[in-house]
Amino acid sequence: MGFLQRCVARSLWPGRRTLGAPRWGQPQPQIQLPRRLYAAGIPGLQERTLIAVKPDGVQRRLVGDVIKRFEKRGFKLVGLKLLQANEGILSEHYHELRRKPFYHELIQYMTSGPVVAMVWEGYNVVKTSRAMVGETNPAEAKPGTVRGDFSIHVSRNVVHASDSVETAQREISLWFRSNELVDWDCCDHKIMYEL
Ligand code: IDP
Ligand code: MG
Repeated sequence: MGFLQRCVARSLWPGRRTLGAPRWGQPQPQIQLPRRLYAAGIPGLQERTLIAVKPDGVQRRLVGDVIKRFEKRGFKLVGLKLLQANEGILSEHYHELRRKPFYHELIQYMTSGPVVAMVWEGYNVVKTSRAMVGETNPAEAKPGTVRGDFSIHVSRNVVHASDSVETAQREISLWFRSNELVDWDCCDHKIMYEL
């Protein structure tokens, strides 16, 4: 079966996998495999990370640009909300930085306006999104990264990205309830990954 036929077959029976070549013009026997089973070829496809556009990014109307980068890269959006973060959530989020001299300014900055919190899913998403976001200090962030393209000073660096898989899990459960995350089938999943 050629590539085009495979694409047509996949668009006709989205979310399904056929075992064996289909015979055209006849009802297609379909064997439905559980999503997690056929995703099992590549471990870590369901890795998730927390990305947040900080108040300066929201004020500067950069939300769409940040989302666009993650969509175009191929990651899957599974959670999204605009909220005014309070000190409670931020003190937990930045717990490790509580003794830093800039901590109080950081909390002030993060409560100065709304934040757009997102959960993105995909293979190696934590590491890849850190690379897409760039170094903490925009002066060291490479052009092409969010911080390297849109920010100048470390105190206003536009976006947050979790720094490890463990941190991501903790941050996601801090910012989102489990019923705010949507587990959905991406129609281009099989094109993005070799499944
Ligand atoms: P990260 O956001 O790249 O993970 P962290 O070291 O976790 O960097 O710091 C969290 C946030 O604290 C940074 O994104 C930045 O907004 C702020 N921050 C870090 N270092 C400084 C600083 O030296 N001065 C002011 N703000 C800082
Ligand atoms: Mg950090």
